[in-house]
Amino acid sequence: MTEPTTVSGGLDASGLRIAIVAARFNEVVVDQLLSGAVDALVRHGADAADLTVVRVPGAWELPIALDRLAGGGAVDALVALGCVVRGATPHFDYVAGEAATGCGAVARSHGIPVGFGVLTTDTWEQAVERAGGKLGNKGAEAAVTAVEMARVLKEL
Ligand code: INI
Repeated sequence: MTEPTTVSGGLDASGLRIAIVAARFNEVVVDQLLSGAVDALVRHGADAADLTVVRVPGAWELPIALDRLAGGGAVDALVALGCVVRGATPHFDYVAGEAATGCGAVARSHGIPVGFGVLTTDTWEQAVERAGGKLGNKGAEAAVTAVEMARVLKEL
């Protein structure tokens, strides 16, 4: 029987130009996501000289910076990092919703993968657990995912 054609991406980050956009809001947590992302990229072969870090005020501002970077044609992949913690008002839903929808829109409109490393949690403790705590580092996961998707898209 004929085998299906399978396309998959490796995790080799060497030669990839990657920009990380990181929010300053909830900086203690986001800085841990950022460290995890940079460390993961370098461990997967990225050259630190090919990495750019852009800081923006909050998760709401991630998409516009990602959009500018994607449109500049100088990146193979993007990583969005932020931390939105639920408060007593619906503000959480607007900020988290815009971050998620906007990151997806940038990826699709430019055809450039955006690793989504934006924590959306009910509590501060849940965020810390996911930023280098007992549940891993979602910044690192988002960065490696962006590498894999950059490799997949190069094959398609
Ligand atoms: N930005 C975040 O990144 N995380 C949050 O938890 C948050 N909360 O809770 O308000 C937040 N708000 C700021 C927002 O991202 C914008 O910077 C602000 O609304 C100005 O546009």
